[in-house]
Amino acid sequence: MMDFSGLKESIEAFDSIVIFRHINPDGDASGSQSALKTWLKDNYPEKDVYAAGSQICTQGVWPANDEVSDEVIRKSLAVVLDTAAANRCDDSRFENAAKIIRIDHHPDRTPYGDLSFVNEKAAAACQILAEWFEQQGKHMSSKCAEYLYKGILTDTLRFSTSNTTPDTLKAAAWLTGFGIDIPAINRELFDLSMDEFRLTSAIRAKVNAESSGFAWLIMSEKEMESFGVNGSEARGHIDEIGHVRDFRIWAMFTENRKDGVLSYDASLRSKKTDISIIAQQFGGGGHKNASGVKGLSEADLYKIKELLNQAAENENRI
Ligand SMILES: [Mn+2]
Repeated sequence: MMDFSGLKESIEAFDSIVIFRHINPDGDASGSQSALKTWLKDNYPEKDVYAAGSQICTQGVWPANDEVSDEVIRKSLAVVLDTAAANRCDDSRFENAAKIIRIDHHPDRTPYGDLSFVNEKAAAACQILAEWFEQQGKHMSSKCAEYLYKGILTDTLRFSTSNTTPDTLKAAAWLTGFGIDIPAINRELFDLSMDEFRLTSAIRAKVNAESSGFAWLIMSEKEMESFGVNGSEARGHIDEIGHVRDFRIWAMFTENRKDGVLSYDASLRSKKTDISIIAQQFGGGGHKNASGVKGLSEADLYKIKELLNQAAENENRI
């Protein structure tokens, strides 16, 4: 169990708390943010609590964010959730807050904040919050439990990733005791629209399977336009590819044109090999089995494909 000393005291010391999370929020980012806001409002009704950030997670249904003024941020406690580095935060104004707390499960390569609660072994930031809420023994609404459960479910791909541990399942089990609707949550998060269903067919049809066990595809701007998705939405379907037994490492590249210049954004996945090391070589990063890179040139795209192919080859030799 993590050491949460100082967290409760910091929260109780401030009348105003602003909750932040990473850009392009996923279920864990929006889940942890919505859950913390709900829990704080339930247990400290006299405090002002805000959820900052301009974007909203497109997977599932989430509450809208709040407008927060510079003045409010300056006098507030900032809690930054699920955010690997300061420059990944959706609203950089968190740096002006009176005090900054980070709660996260990403590798701690670029520390930030006055107080940090990082557990790299946790499958989700929502898992860490669930553990802390359970310790606190205060009021837990079923809405708060649902937000946390959604974050854990999405970050673990329905309890199937390698970082799903006994602690993950304990947190989830505790949350399910608050009357959440498990099948409805799964439908909300994972059912596809007809367009998405067609997009997944296109992804399957486009996969190039190398003999090494490396699989990859490139989605053009035109294709994404025809399915009504942007690059990150298209790459959101990358995990489909991993269901082929022979694939060890797989990558999805999406075209990205900015000011007339074409580059590629990539999502990388593996079953065993630590591909975050390869992602880092191109300015990206992430987790051992799930990483990403942005803004690859054509030459870098070729290079990273070679490295991933080689890594799959190396796995064959073990
Ligand atoms: Mn996360």
